[in-house]
Amino acid sequence: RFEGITMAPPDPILGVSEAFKADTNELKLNLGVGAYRTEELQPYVLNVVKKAENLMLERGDNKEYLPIEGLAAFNKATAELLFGAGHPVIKEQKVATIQGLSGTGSLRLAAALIERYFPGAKVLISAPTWGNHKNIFNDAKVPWSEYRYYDPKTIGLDFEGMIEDIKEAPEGSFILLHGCAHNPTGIDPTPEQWVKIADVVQEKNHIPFFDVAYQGFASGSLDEDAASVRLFAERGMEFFVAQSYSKNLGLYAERIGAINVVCSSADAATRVKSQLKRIARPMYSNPPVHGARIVANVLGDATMFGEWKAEMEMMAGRIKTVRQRLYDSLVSKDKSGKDWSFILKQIGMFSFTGLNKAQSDNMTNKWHVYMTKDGRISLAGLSMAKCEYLADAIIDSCHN
Ligand code: PLP
Ligand code: TYF
Repeated sequence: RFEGITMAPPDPILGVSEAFKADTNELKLNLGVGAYRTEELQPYVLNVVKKAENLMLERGDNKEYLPIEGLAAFNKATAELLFGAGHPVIKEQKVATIQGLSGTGSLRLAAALIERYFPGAKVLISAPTWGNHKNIFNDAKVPWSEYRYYDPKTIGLDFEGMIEDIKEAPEGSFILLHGCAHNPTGIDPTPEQWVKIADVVQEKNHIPFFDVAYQGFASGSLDEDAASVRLFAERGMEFFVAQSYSKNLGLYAERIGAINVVCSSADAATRVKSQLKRIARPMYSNPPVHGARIVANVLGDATMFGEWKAEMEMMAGRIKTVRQRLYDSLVSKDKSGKDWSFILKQIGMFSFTGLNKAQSDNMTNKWHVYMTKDGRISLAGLSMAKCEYLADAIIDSCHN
């Protein structure tokens, strides 16, 4: 019976935080999980979130069940944030949007829809990608394989490889794309490269599947970070977009996000939505209301929307500042002549350092710097004061 159950392995990202907690060294630094910290390395609740929550208390909002598809005001606002309010796909009601349990839960709903309605279809994911992508598709029994993405020689994008692999995938495959701020590499295609990606995806009748976990966090601009998604929408393609408010509104634990399915007609969107609800119902019945109300309030009020953008720019700005400081420290301390410019070229929360597993282990075991074994560090967990120390650790580890 239960005695026969074996121990499950820890999550390779969330497990890092557990190891960090157990370390008693004062110098320890947690660059594992992608969660924003202040310069004092404390978690940050956005002022605009507190304001929205106070408003909810004042209004005396109740705790009644939401419908299966979630809060209507949230679903409307989240699709508009993604595509732009006046976008034809919105006006023509071609988007089926339902609230999901943040990015992860929204990806999982789409995976279930693929498993049901596209039996045998494969999802192509980038090599590497966010570790949970593989878990999600495995769990949903959706086959996946990888397309080339990261080139260790240039610490940049293997664009030729990516295009070749997308071309070679069986017609009608799902192509998982990070909308912006690729996790874990921090390397995004250029606008010109996005056009070429859209060309091959369209040629091969593939179905794009966007994961948008960092809208506003990459460039600091919500519209700019949605440009990749909007490019595909403009071409009249059918596709998925999973959204998350964990990072850009700091709502990690509220589990608020959405799955959007862009269809070729309003009628198809209505049917798809009905099936998404059918998938959600036996899994969790209906989603939580608190985060949905926060998002709906912030997005639906011009003043709060402005305050959100300012706070997001502040967060994205702090990450850019430590990125620059880390680069400066590496250049001034490292006497080997190594080119560190890749750090400045990467965007978003993370930097992919190119450190291998043994070198990453050295970072943790000798320097108490906690990071994932693929060489990823979260710059959102770094302060200006710790940049020099981190540079010493990286230089020591990479020449190891
Ligand atoms: N997708 C990517 C690429 C991520 O980095 C994350 C993590 O933030 C997520 C999805 C989903 O996170 P959450 O489930 O907290 O929204
Ligand atoms: O990549 C990260 O660090 C974030 C946070 O199972 C995260 O996306 C990590 C692991 C996980 C859920 C979220």
